[in-house]
Amino acid sequence: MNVDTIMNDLVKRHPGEVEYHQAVREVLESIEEVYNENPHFRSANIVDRIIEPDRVMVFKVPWADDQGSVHVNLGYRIQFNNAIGPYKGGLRFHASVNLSILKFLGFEQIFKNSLTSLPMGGAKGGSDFDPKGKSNAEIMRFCQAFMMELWNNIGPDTDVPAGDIGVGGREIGYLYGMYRKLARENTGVLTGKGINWGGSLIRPEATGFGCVYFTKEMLATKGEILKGKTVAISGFGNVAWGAALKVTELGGKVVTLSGPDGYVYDPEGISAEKIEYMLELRASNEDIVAPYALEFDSAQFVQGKRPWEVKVDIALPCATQNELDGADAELLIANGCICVCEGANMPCTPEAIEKLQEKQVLYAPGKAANAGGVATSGLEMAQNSMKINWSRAEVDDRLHHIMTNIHENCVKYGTNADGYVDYVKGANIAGFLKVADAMVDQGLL
Ligand code: NDP
Ligand code: 2IT
Repeated sequence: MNVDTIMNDLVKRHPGEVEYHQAVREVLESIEEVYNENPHFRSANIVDRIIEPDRVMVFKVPWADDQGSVHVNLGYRIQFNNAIGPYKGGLRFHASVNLSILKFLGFEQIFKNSLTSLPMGGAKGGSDFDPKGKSNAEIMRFCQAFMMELWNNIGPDTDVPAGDIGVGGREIGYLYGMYRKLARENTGVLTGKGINWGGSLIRPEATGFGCVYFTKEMLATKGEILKGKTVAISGFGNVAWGAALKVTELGGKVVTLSGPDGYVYDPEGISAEKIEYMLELRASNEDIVAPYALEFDSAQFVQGKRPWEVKVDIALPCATQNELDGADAELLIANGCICVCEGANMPCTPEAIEKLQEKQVLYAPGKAANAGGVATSGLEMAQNSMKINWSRAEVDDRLHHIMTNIHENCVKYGTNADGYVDYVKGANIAGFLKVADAMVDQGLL
């Protein structure tokens, strides 16, 4: 394969889908050598088959607001690849959602899910519905309308959606309720469910916890530990929350969290009741962090800026794609940051990754470092199939083990001649090989 030729064709076929192009290019560049060394991949033309989704569903979601006005949003489900298991991946409700963003997320999900070692294919979905400022009743009506269209295309052995930005426990509840009513069955068709109706302990915390477990493994390769380190986290959603909890528990100090309005800097550390307060702000549906600085004397609010200008040992971007660019990476490096571990999907731009790797900073891509979320979704599916519930300790142990295993695989496939671990290469190759082998085994489909 030749990466530039494939990319030129892809861009011609799907013009303007920049996030999708960005995600595909990164994977192709990593796997090029392995691919070209394996004639059975080439003869099955795995590369052309893996970069296009199996199918893309786009549908209309009409719903009424509390005043009775009717609105129409677009709903999507992209079933990317199911060679190693049922389609699996989250739903994102955010005003910015479009085909390009969901295709990048669905594509990444193939390799992430493969890395977890559990049988899950790759998918993603969502809507350009903006949950900000919506009432509970409006969220419910929207989720019901969304599921009315989607339900016939998903199932516990077919396609299992979950949460992502703008879709948490509340939304999964409304989506699941509508599925159950329409399908007349109570099965593990969604993950992230409530604990009383099929959910798994640890799933809410899992992405953030997993990201910190991965950070711990990376630090250990340099003889470092998390205890005593200062940490900048971006976002204050589900992933940021779990990461902040676990960093604090392991003796690190979280000094930033952020929202679209700016970031809070709290040199005394954002822990315990301060994290709870951030959650309250989050529940207000406003997505602003500024009030934090009024509540706690030790904190200051920095408007319109990102937290990467703060001097920290470790950075955990946990908000959204392309939120840490080349200039941010330079700032982090200049301030002595030794590790950047992605809780979000694709938060670092290609320029940022290049700069971090050039300076041999420990850097892990989301598809490895945030795989704990979907891995615990896989554990939820397993519990649903067996109709049992594991304890908190059992799920956490399995999550820990999965993250350590992913780290080992990244080291196995990503260690360069000089000993530096290229986690991007390692994650992409390890994730790809399993799916590509399955596609070869199962013939041309
Ligand atoms: P949430 O909706 O819980 O939180 C995301 C938060 O980040 C929102 O408050 C959002 O605000 C904010 N945000 C968006 N853009 C920015 C920005 N540029 N700067 C600061 N804050 C911003 O989503 P999650 O925590 O679930 O997801 C966060 C990231 O983690 C996403 O990339 C997601 O794909 C990824 N992820 C999530 C997993 C999960 O299990 N939930 C698993 C693996 C990865 P606003 O809406 O106002 O933009
Ligand atoms: O990006 C992700 O891995 C998620 N949003 C979680 C997907 C899932 O199916 O749990």
